[in-house]
Formats: sequence, structure tokens, C-alpha cells
Amino acid sequence: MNENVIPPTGISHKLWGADAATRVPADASPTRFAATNQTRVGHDKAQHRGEAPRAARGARALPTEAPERRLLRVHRPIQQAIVVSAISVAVTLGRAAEAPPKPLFPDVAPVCPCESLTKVSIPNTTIDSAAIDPSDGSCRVTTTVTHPPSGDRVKVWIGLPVKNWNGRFRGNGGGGFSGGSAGSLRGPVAQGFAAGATDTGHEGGSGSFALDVNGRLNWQAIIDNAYLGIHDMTVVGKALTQAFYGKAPRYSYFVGGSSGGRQGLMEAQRFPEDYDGIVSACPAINWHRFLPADLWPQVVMVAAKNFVPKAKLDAATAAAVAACDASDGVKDGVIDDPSRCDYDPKALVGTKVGDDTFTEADAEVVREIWEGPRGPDGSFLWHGLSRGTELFALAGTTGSPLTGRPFGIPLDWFRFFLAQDPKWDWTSLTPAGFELLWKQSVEQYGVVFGTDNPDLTRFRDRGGKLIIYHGLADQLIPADGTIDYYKRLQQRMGGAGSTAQFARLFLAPGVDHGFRGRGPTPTGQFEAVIRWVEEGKAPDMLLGERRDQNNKVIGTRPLFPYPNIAKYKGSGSTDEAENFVSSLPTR
Ligand SMILES: [Ca+2]
Repeated sequence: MNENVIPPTGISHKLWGADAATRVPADASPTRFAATNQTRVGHDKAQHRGEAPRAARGARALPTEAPERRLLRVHRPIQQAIVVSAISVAVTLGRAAEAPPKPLFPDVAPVCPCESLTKVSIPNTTIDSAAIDPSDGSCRVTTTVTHPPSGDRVKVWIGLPVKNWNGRFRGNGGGGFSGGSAGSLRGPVAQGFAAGATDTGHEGGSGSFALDVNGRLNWQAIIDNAYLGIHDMTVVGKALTQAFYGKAPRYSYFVGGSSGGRQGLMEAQRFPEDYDGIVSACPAINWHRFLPADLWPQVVMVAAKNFVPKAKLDAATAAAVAACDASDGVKDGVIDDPSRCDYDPKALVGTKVGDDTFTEADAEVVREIWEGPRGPDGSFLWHGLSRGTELFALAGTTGSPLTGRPFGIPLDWFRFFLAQDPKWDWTSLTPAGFELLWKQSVEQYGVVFGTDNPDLTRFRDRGGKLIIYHGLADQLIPADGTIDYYKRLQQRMGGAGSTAQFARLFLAPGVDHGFRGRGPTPTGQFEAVIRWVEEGKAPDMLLGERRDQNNKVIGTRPLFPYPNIAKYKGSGSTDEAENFVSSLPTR
């Protein structure tokens, strides 16, 4: 990572990073775009080695699940220096009781020594090394892919189990600007998958790769990161799998969250032959729109000359939850459907927040953050953060007197992709200037980075299956953008029924970008997509779990395919899934 381009804000670029830890509950769970609250300081050497950050390493985990769990890490309002970060998704392979997927080929064994894979010929690809990893006995291959005449270098890491290959390939996604990490292979390889990951052409999580040494846009690097690197990884991974076992993988899966979720959907849209099943968590789709929108809270505070402290933001979130919690029939600290909550922050004006008093100006800032980016004429640009969602990740502040501290990834987007000036001063941004740059983002990068094409005809026609899931209290990527995309998918692919034959969306109330929070965290997504692909059994429900600090399950709730919601039957514990039924929301 080029330290010179780290924003002075202290915000970690690892945010959506592949290396970011996923803190998935002990034996369950999902993939995510990890949001780690990390400072630059805490962002230790282990991450550069592709390992989980310190906090994640301390988490309890089954050996085979550890890397999966690392994936996600959710933002937790902690101290100031905290930044929400990453998002690397990983779908966990499941609870302790659930065995790894059964082998598809009996008695399969490598047909050549690991080291001999250096002789495999793949177009435009150099095999840098192939050797047994002493830590787990798997065959690890590192390769570099290029795209002549460009001199780009896309690093690809492949892990191949020497014993007990299950006959499948699994591609693993990254987070933020990071394409992925070698460390993400460990869990899937332990589960018997041939697995791949890639740096998508640049190291680290900074967006500085967008500019070449002359300060001009480096389109090859941008394209490698936006879509080509993941496809390269997939091609190389399948070729090496074939060479090592003498058989192609029977099925291939992609798992990712946040940027990884975007990568999964990108594959379905651009390279539908690559994967049979895709699990896409809190996907960073609509990248060209939501990412610049992530700077909006700072633009609002600058324009208002009113940087709102975290305590007031938290007070507004808590007040919204208190006002709207019970409207879904269960008072549990979770707003099941934030779109039905219209709590007005003006109700807080005059109340004490610590030694401070909530003002009209504070209420207006919160209102504009909830509303989302608007042009100076009031025109809709993008969705805002939902009521009940933690606001500090994007409306971060620091210092005394308070000043804004933007989230690093959107800041990099403005600096390197839009203003194309590493020294660009975000504090100079007016609402009118914001609209201009937002529109530039849409026009200049929509086709490359947007990943919002709803035409999945080719993916569907070859039997592809897709599970998307998103937390409704996502503090970095509003779930409304994913809902928009899914609705467009339904329209394009023949309606709700036809779409549900191959693509389903599950929304998780009250959970954030790291799949933490008061709400139920989805579990079993990866098993579900495998079952869907290989046995034709579509997932009618994902089990959501809530865990305490000791990782003990303290509540379960069913999650049904969108637009269905879980409705309380009216009797029995609201912490038990069996007391909820699938229902269509009434409006
Ligand atoms: Ca509730």
C-alpha cells in the first residue's frame, strides 16, 4: 500500500478489504463485506500477510471456519479512531454440525506433483511458484496474469487440497478496493475446495491505483479491479484444478461480500459461464452511485458548518428505533422495515445529549443524511442511510473543535477517480460541486464499475443460482440500492416468480455491513446455494441468528425471500424462529 496516499483522516482503507476480518458468529454464517473498525495503527502486519487482523485472530473459531469468519467484521461504534471497514465477505461454510460438502468424485487424487504445476501453460499467465504449504499440506500456486500490450500484473493465488478435494472450485472475493487475499483460501481449502483469490492488479486497499505515474487515469488497472481480475482468477483456478487432478471442477462457486458481493454479481453479469452458484452479501453494486453518495453526510455537515458529534448521531438513531421498533409487531430494538419509519429528528430538538443540547441544525443534518444525496434543486441522486442505522461510519468527526472525518473509500473515489488529484480537498466540496462529481461518477464509471446490469439471461440459462443478502441497517451501503437492483432483475427476467427460480434476495433487519447488530444474522447461505445448484432445492428460508458476546445463540428468526417478511404469530417467544411465519408486507 502506498502510504503516501493514505488520507490524513486516519481512516483505514482496508474497509471493504478482503483482508478484513469477518466476524461471523461461531458456528454459523454468512459472508460479508467486512466492516472492521480499525485504525491505521491497528491495521497490523498480519493483514499485509493476508491474515486476519488481531481482533479477529482472537475470535473463537473452528479451525476450518476461521478464515471464513474473518471475513466480516462489523462496525461497532467504538471510539473515534474507529473506522468501519471492510467488507470482505465470506460465507461461512456452516455450523459445526454441518459437514463440508460431500466429495463429488470418489478417490480423486492429484495426477502430478504440486511443484510440476509451474509447467502448466495458460495464456498470458506466468506461474510464479507452486509448492506445498507446510501449514495445511495443500498445494499453493501463485501466478501473474497480464493483458498485452498493457504491462499490468494481476496476482492470482490458487489453493488445491492434496487430499480430499471435493470436486468443486470456489472463488473468493475481496473488499473495498482490495481484490482479495491469499489468506482467504485457507478455509475453503480446508473444506476440500480448490480455491482462488486475486489482488485484481494492485496491492493494498488504496484507490491510488486509478492514477498512473503521470497522474492520468490508468484504465487497465481500473478495469482489472472492476472486473477482469476476478475473471482471470477463475480461468487460472479452473485450469490449475484440471491440471492437478486430471479433472475439471464439476461445480464452481463464488462467495463474497461488499466489494466481493459486487464481484459475484459482476461475474453473473459479465462472465456467466464462470460460476454455477454465487453468494453475494451486502453487495457494493451501484458502485458508481452509492460510493460517491457515501461522502454525502460530510458534504451536508460542511455546508451546514455543523459537525454533529457521535453522541447526537447515536441519539437520533436510538430515537428512531424507539419510535418505530414496535410497528412490526415485536418490540426487540429492531426496525424490521425502515422504509416504513418516518421518525422526524426535530422531535429531539432541545433534548440533552450528555452536556450538549440537540439543536435544529443537528436535526436538519440528520434529516438530510437519512434522506440521502439530493441535487441543489432537490432531485434524487441516491438513497440515504435508513433510520435505525448507525451514522458515524459515514458522518465521522474528530478533533476539537470537531471537524469531519470522511470514510476512506469514498474519499479515495473522489480523489483518485473523480478529481484525479491526490491532494484534492474534500472540505471544499459544496452541494452543487458534489452533484457535478456525482454525475461524473455515474457517467464515467457506470459501465465499468456499476455492476447493475439486470440481464442475467445467460447466467440463468446455464443453470446458475444466485443468493443475495443484505442487512437493513447497513451503514456503508444502503440496502435500498440492492432492493432496487433486485426489482430491476425481476422486471428484466420475467417477473418475481421467474426470477425466484434462480435468484433470491434475503434482507436481514437490524444488521449492519458486518452483519452485526440487534437483528438476525443470516446463516447457511453457502450450503443453501450448493444445495440449490446440485440438488435443485431452492432456499425458501435462511435461518437468522442472534448471538451474545460469548457467541452463544440467544435468538433465531427466519429470513424469507424478498419481498416476504417474517411475521410474529402472536404467541410464543419472539426469540424463536418457529414463532414466525412468512408474510407479505402490507402497505
Ligand atoms: Ca421491532
